[in-house]
Amino acid sequence: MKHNVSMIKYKSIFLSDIHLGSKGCQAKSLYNFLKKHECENLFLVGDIIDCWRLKSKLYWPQEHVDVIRNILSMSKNGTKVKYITGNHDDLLRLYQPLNLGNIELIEEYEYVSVKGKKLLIIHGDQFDIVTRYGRHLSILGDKIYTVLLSLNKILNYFRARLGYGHWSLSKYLKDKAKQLVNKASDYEESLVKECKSRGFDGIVCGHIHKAEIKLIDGIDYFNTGDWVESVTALVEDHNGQFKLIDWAAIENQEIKLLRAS
Ligand SMILES: [Mn+2]
Repeated sequence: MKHNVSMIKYKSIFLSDIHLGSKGCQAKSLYNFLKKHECENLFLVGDIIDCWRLKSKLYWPQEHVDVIRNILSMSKNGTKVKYITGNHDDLLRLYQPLNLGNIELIEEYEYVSVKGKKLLIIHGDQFDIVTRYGRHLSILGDKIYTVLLSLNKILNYFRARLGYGHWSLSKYLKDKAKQLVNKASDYEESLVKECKSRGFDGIVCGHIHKAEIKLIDGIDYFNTGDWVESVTALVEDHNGQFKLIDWAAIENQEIKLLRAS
């Protein structure tokens, strides 16, 4: 079947944090994006399928099926697909590395760009203190919280006897934990540090749902954004130029033009 729209061709397209299987996923927009673009390399930079959500309740509408189908047909037509796993598709990490013809399932990938730069492609949760330990913490959390509440009772009994007011141990610990939650800048810094120590020129990541291209400490930092809030893609053209595509803005523009006509 021939497409009536002219396809835009890129060397590489990088997408992350699609969260298929969750209600927030902008699958329809992504499907429209994929329909209009072609590439030699498609990098899926983690959190593509939201296994956490799928486990609690199955949500898998037609638009989500369409996205998967489109990616599969791209791979059949010659696009090399690298599926890099993230923390939300961590179930798939059990099966990596896996090679299914044009589709490869891996935790990270070393990509030499058109301009000859060595780029590390990785989801990024490995460098986020919160998600790295957060999962185990949330399981433990309930038990700890119960213990804390009884500890708190004893503590306040003594505080009252000594003439002090009520004080919440669990609140105190929660506030402390919040201070530990790393900011985007800490995340970026630790990724850049990893890049440098391993001899990379740059990094392509996702995870924090914040699309960005910038130079940090001489390292090219590319964050692809996401398909839940920002609806963005990172692309590399055949001249080796990288740019972010704000697909939400493009779709909004199209709607406006349609209304005006
Ligand atoms: Mn993530």
